Amino acid sequence: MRTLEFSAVRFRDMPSKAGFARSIMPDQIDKLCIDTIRTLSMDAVEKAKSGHPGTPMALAPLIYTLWQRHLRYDPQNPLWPARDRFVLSAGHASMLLYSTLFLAQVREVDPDGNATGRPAVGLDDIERFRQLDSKCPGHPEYGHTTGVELTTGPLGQGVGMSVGLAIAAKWRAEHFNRPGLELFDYRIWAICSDGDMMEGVSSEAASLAGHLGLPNLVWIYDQNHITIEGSTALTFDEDIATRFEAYGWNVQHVADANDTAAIDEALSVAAAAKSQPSLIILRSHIGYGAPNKQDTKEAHGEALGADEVRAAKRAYHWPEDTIFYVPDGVKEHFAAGVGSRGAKLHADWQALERRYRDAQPDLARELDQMRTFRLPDPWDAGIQNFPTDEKGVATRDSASKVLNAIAASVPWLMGGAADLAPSTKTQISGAGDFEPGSFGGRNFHFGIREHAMGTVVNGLTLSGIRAYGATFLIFSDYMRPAIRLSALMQIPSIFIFTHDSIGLGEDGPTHQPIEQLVGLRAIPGIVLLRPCDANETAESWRVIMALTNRPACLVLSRQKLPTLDRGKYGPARGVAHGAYILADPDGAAPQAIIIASGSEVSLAVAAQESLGSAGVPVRVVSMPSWELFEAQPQRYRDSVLPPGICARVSVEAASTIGWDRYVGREGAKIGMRSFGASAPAADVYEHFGITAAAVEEAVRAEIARARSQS
Ligand SMILES: Cc1ncc(C[n+]2csc(CCOP(=O)(O)OP(=O)(O)O)c2C)c(N)n1
Ligand SMILES: [Mg+2]
Repeated sequence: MRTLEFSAVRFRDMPSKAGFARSIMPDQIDKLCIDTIRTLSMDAVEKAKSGHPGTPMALAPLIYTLWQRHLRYDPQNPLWPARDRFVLSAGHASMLLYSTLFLAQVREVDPDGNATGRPAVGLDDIERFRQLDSKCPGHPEYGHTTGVELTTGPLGQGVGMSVGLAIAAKWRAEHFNRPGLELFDYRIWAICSDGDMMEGVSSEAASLAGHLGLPNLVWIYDQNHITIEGSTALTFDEDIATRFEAYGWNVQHVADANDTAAIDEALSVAAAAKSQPSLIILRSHIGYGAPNKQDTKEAHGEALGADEVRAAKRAYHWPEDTIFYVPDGVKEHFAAGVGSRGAKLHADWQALERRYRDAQPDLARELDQMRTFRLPDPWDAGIQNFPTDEKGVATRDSASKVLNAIAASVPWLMGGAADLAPSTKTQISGAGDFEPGSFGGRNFHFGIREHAMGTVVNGLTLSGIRAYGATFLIFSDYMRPAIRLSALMQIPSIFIFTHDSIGLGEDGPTHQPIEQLVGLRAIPGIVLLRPCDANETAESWRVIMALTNRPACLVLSRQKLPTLDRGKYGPARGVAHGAYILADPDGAAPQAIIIASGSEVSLAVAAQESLGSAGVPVRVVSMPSWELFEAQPQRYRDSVLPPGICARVSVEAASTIGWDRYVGREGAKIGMRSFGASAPAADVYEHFGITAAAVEEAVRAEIARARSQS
């Protein structure tokens, strides 16, 4: 390939569309393809009157070279499991990807991999960039547009997830490949921007990737020295190359983002890496070709304006009066490049896969199950019933037993903690560690990198792995962006949070979660489970493993909780309904309902018993999951919380915000209205008035209030 220069193009005097197309010389087709990406991107932003034109204009030569020459990708089979993954971490440059998906003629497939008969991105979608129902939303959205491997936009998330994708590729190779039957050997290519590099999560993720020595991971850093507020000189002058070398990455420089030969060379070097991830620092000029806006912050995030678009097109020697123009030969050239290369690679792989299926039918079945988040049969036979035990067991401990039982029959259940495995109890015994040189291990050591852990769990999940990341509930705050994205992507990531309340005791208010439960419940699509005892914990895991399109947060106690006598109380399988009747008064209709979750359920039970012996009939509802309960039919919800019973008390050792939806505006909410305190757990509960006696008192007051109002 040759270096691209405006001066190298000789068809500048071709004003008309037809004349322009006829003038293409064979050696100019690369530039024509590149400029088609550029002009489609500019036109889409211009028509939408919003978007980010500058970076697609600058990076068109990069994405063109990567897709045409390196990416192992079959546009006809975009879900091919062994494909290379392309990650646009700088999600604002979405038109760069959409233009490429369109020109490469990627075929739209449904989630099962069946072709819909439509292109993944049509020209009509590009013309309706950022409009409702377009396949080209403002930022790339996983599940919305075929070919978008993950959702990006919040800077740093894409590169973070790319590390998870690279880990998954390595684990798959180790787990599935057999001599002569090497099914998996794919790479992850990510484009990232100054913003990605500034966000702390990229440091965490790069540090982890460097430690692991993931040779199949390549980040191309678009160093254009421009962000929204202006030059990066304002804020960002660290030496990126030195930083990444310190992480253990291989670092290359490409001085000119139009030098496709140099880009090609750097990508080849990165692809040949044996034991290190690669960073390619690419010096580019945002808004390349726009005479007044190139290298300015204005080129980042606003339409160029009609005059500037014309001027840029003139600079590309493009017919100025065209819009959404795709010259003849461009799509054909993509088809002859990534198209035919990818088709051949895919066909070869399919032949290999056929031999694999004959030789390794059991592993082949696993592969099929992983693709659609199905589970082996049986997968839950090892889950034990926990016997009644008044002293009980912490739910982090019972969860550990259940996790290990499931892991024995689901080889692709794996995860780890952010340096807290001894506390979160999330180790899978006998499953080995995922470490440099042992990529078959299933226990991850994320280090104290919660944010990257969240992104890595998402990357693993996007690869069909049932992955979990664990830490204390308080530090879910450090993972929130990744948790939110998992919900937005509708993928079943698993987040395990222990030390779930003031019940953790002496570590005090810095470690005692207050607003985290309500904060997580506020994320659309999430399933949060806070089980009250060992058997609810087992049922929670059953719920989690059955999820295919939504993430779960499993919230567990540090302290022991009594294992309830299920002969006496409602069965724990009620967890699947989110809330269920745990205890009803003997003979009499309940006058009040106590609704509780997790560790506070046993307080509710104690209060109910005491009230019962005093002749006050009360129902206890265990509510481990708001979201699951909300999904039940009205009839079921009314049977658990009959509208006629207005005396209601909620008990949860966390922020009371939101509980009014179940106890009513005037109902009693026992919980936290401040930060916690450092003291033994029992003292802290006492101090904040979260006790069985307080629940009892609140129930009596509620019954009196309800009577006075009826
Ligand atoms: C976490 C996060 N913070 C802020 C933003 C808003 N934002 C979008 S792009 C951008 C920075 C643009 O600079 P750069 O990353 O260098 O991208 P370029 O314009 O060079 O393509 C910012 C702050 C974001 N998308 N994500
Ligand atoms: Mg920049």
